[in-house]
Amino acid sequence: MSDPVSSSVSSSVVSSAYQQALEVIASVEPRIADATRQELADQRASLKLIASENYASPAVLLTMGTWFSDKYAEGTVGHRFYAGCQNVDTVESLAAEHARELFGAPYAYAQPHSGIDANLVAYWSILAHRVEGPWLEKYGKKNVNELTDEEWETLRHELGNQRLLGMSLDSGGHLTHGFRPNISGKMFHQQQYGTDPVTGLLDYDVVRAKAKEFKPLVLVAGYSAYPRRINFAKMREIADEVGATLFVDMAHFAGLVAGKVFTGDEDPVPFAHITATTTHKSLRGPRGGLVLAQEEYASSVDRGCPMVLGGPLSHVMAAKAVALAEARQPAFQTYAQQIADNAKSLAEGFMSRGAKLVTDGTDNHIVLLDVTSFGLTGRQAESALLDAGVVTNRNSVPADPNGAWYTSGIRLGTPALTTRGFGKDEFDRVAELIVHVLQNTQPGTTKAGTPSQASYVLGDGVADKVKDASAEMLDKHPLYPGLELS
Ligand code: DSN
Repeated sequence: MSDPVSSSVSSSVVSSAYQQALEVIASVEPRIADATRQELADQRASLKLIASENYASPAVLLTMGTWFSDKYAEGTVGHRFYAGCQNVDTVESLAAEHARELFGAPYAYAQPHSGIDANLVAYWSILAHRVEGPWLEKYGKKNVNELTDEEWETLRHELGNQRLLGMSLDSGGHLTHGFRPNISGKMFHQQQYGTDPVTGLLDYDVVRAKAKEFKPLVLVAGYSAYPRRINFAKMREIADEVGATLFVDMAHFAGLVAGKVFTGDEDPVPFAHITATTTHKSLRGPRGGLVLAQEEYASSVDRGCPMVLGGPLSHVMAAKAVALAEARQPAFQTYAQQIADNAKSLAEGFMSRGAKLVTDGTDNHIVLLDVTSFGLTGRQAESALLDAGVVTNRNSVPADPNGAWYTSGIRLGTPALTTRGFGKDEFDRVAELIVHVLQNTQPGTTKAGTPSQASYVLGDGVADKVKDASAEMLDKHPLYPGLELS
């Protein structure tokens, strides 16, 4: 099977499918059809380096636009709260089967609508399995409806007073890993582990010491801005030592797990009690979530809807099944290895030009550039790069002096441009172009003339020069080749 995104085998079929679909949309709301056309043009013309984005295949995208969207299917396969779910059952079973086979997981749950939903399903499953289940047993009750009001109040108090230990946001963790403004920081007593202040790397001895002192019910591993791999065997050892459930959020690197770049101790699935992911990042599927679990947690995860989730998005579950089928092809392993190789080249491209990276490199798909050495905030760098057609997002660096809004970093990722066919030399050139933009950007001032963390001045001609240089590379690697819209 050739690459499902860049294959032009069926380009005329795909072109006519989209052309006709846009005509139907335009007949009702032409501005949406126009915005849809413009989005493709914009994505084609820019260097997309957002680490959490990708380009799904036409097969995945087309699967989402069907009448499965019209169906309610709360419940689980074969056990729904609505009649007429036989075809949704087929879809959900196939998505789960592909996920189990791809990741070697005993159990897979394909319903979560997003990464946050998937993580919430995981957390509530852990609470159900570790707290609610034992309570029901203690009182000899089959379910919570049988508890007296007094017993129920006591249980609710217990459910709301458990402990979670996760990686801090500015060390690369995610807001759902116990960050106070997120519900995970409110529903758990939470503490955070960081990274080494000198190397920026995870220190397992520090995690172990924190876990021993705090004794969490849930130990979270995973990240959205940490440019390194994690040893999940060590994280499981720590969880076992303190009696915690190990939950891994692999949303960012699921594609590297699926593509067998992360194997052995770097593959979270055999070590975590529960693993959650999104399906649209390095995994290159539709926008959505997925939960994998060991058998002992399967029945509580299976209650994700209606415990946490609204009705499943059956059209998206169908697209997950298609994307997971694509990821089971050998070509996906080549793609995943290229993501990691390209990230190394991008990192070396920065470092050879004197730029500073958090952890001095990468061994996954993320490069975290500290832009303070250019005299800029992350916000200024992000905006100047966007002017030059380079799409990134600003991101905190450890102990960030500029806080989580302006930040001091730019997070870059290789999955999307690797899908377009960019190789190591092109990523070195991307580093050169980014350094050129940042070297030619000056911090601006507010209207009152005081230093601003947001405004900036980009040198004359820099944006056009970088856009021209990018266009040369982008033209060599067209997005959805052969897909023509009039
Ligand atoms: N928003 C995603 C990211 O960009 O990493 C994670 O939720």
